[in-house]
Amino acid sequence: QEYTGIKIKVLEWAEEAKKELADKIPAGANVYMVAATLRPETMYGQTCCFVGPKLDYGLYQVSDKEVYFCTERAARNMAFQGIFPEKGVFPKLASVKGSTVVGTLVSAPLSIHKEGVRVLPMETVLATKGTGVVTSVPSDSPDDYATVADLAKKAEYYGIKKEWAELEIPEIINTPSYGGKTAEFLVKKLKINSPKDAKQLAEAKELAYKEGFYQGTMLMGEFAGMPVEKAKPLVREQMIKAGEAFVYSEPEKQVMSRSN
Ligand code: ZZB
Repeated sequence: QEYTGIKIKVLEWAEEAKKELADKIPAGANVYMVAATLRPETMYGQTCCFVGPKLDYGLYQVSDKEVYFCTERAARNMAFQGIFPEKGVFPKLASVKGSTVVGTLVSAPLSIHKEGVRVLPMETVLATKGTGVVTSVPSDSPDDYATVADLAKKAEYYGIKKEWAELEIPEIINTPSYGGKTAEFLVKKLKINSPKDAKQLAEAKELAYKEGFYQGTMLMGEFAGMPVEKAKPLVREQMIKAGEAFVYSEPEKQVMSRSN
């Protein structure tokens, strides 16, 4: 599976994370939460960044200037793909639970929310896929739509500020069948009530992928008006050139195992 690794820059750590991490990050280095996505063309619509609250993450030194936040599994894969300077070596600066970084303010590349977005908890993040960091695009991803709705409804229970889950959801891709709010449309149509409705969400995801890719038209950014199929590689290339993203692949058999 070939993903795009999106570099989501930490602007300000949540209190607890600051206490745990401040003295472990080299002065002058930026930390990036790396999210693995199959849909780089949707990055205009990022409204938050998800971590699994119970998952273990590490901070890995990529250079003097850059530290990546992801699962150890992902760091190891990256170290064999030329993302770290020395093959197979991924120096760990710190370990941290996902829950500790919830509330961190981050800058998501291309997002309309230039002021930054928050790191929020998503119970359904798989430790065995991607980087364990999921960027949230509630306009086009049914899982993300269901999760932000649930977070806003139960903000207190999740220990977050309600407004963090209620950032404006822009329309970024228009489709003939679902309009510009593909995820919302499908969540309602399939009567999905919770982020735990796994079966219906899987079906919604398939429908959204197909319609978005084959029928979608960009509404935002430099490629507005262009079919998604054409714009997708262009947005990806643009982000890679800007140093905001990189190619991240993972072995198929790892993708299949669901151990969390
Ligand atoms: C942004 C985005 C925007 C995504 C969208 C999807 C959609 P797949 O298809 O099952 O391989 N993801 C990445 N890593 C994880 C993880 N560890 N646990 C749970 N979800 C994860 O899944 C790939 C997509 O699942 C990725 O692409 C990511 O969300 C999420 F509009 O990134 B995506 C119709 C889907 N739309």
